[in-house]
Amino acid sequence: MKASWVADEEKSKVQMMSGADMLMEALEKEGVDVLFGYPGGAVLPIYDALYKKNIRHILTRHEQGAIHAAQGFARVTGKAGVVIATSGPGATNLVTGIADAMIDSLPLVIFTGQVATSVIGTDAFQEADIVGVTMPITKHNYQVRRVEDLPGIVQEAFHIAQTGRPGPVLVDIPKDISTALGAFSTPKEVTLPGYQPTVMPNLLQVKRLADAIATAKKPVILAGAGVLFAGAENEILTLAEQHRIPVANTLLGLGSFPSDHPLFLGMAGMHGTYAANIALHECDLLIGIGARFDDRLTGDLNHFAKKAAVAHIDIDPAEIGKNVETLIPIVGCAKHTVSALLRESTSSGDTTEWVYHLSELKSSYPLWYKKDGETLKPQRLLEIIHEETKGEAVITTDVGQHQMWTAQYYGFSKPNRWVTSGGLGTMGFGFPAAIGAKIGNPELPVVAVTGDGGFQMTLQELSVLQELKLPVIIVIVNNQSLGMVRQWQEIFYEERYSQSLIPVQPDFVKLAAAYGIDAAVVTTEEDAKVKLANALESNSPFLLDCRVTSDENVYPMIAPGKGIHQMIGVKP
Ligand SMILES: Cc1ncc(C[n+]2csc(CCOP(=O)(O)OP(=O)(O)O)c2C)c(N)n1
Repeated sequence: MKASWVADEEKSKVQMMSGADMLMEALEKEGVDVLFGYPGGAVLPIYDALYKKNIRHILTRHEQGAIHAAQGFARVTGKAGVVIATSGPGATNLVTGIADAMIDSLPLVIFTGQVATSVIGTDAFQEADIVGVTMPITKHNYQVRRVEDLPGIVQEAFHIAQTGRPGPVLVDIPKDISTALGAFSTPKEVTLPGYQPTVMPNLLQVKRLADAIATAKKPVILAGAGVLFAGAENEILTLAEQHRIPVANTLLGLGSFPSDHPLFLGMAGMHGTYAANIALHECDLLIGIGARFDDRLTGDLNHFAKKAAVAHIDIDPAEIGKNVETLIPIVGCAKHTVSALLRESTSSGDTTEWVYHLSELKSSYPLWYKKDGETLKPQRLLEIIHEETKGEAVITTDVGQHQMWTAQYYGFSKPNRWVTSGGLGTMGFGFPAAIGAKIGNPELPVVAVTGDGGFQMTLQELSVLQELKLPVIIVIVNNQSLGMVRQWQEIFYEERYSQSLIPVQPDFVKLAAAYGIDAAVVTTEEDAKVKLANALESNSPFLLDCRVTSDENVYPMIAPGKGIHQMIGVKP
């Protein structure tokens, strides 16, 4: 992608300024009002320029916290999350979050400081080739080499991050570039001939899908995160209702279809519902919309949707046919494509039997867990969180069992309330993402559901919570183990619990107290209800250390290497 600059007519009016000041000016032009970051030598000129500006900066206590917070912000606002870090270790501390944002298609613009151009490549102090390191995990990246290019690059970076399939874009700024003086000028509009995302679908392909819908007896819609990015929830609902097509969600697509709708089958994939997975196995027409068909969704590809004509709608042409053979490929944004489909598809196949069959499966094979009425079951804890927040909260999670229980039991019905690390599966994601989500959407309650393992990877951000008095509620699903690892060892490694049991955890209440945050231990269902209600009422930061049963497993489950229909733990 090469920039072709269009001269700004107003160039003559513009005064000379430093690269750092240009960056601030360019950020203001993009409407950026919050940055997440951490300073250091190579970005001192940038932080000095920031000092003079009215842009909010959230100083996290680790760069990983900054980038996950920016991800949470991006997920709930749809706008790019903006991150600043210094060169070398500051930049490399961002790498996990960058990879996470790339695989989950989150728009981020990341600014890293770099050593001066004269010493690049000399192993200078705090030098790391972050452009080289992040090449495969960014949508695009830049190193600014001429100060005059900086505003145009910033403009392009935001454009690329937020259009087409969203993703992270990194801009590396050598220290001498941020101090050099140049004329501030940005092109009127971004001109990137090599980057033209296809938004409108090919109508012939849309007609083919409409024809397929007209004859299909067993159609199913698989709605992924692309539906949420495009804001196509209403279109999908109309499509499903108009043609009586059942709907399954991917993990990241949760919230794109009302969870209490009679046509909703639940989440599909490794820990999906039996009805959703069997629907994908038995369907004659699979309409994938904004979904990647990754291995956690499909199970063994040799068994996936073998009886179906597959239609795949995706804004990223590289996704189509990548994993699943596709009969009707449609490149386009989910909203425009489904709108066009609604206009074209005037008749429906008779799906009566199919809808009946799947609703039978749904009621015969519901999600289940053993209730004993005494201990606090993690699944019940998630139901309680739903009840107490009336399903309105933004929920972030870490990765592991609690993540899957949240996906299964919270019941997401509204878009942009579900913030989780789906593709990369990054422990340490959930809590800092909650900080960013709360900053992005201060109106809604935000609950970070984390594991006792994952929380300890980024817990230093408690300091940010306390400093900003952000009313985020942290719910630690404390099973005294790396639960998901323990589960796999129980099922597939004959209960050899190698390095997954952590019977002695820190006193999380005292830990929170050290940061000035209110906290409580929760041991029963009643306790959970009362303390959660109090925490929500308090409108201040709160940590709940929820002592759940430690031997609970996430079911149902597709065992590794098995087909989507070969689930275990479907019934008690
Ligand atoms: C950074 C990172 N390291 C390792 C893993 C592998 N992993 C996946 S789930 C899991 C256990 C998580 O334990 P915990 O946070 O306590 O959550 P639980 O499964 O008990 O709910 C581990 C170690 C990971 N996903 N991310």
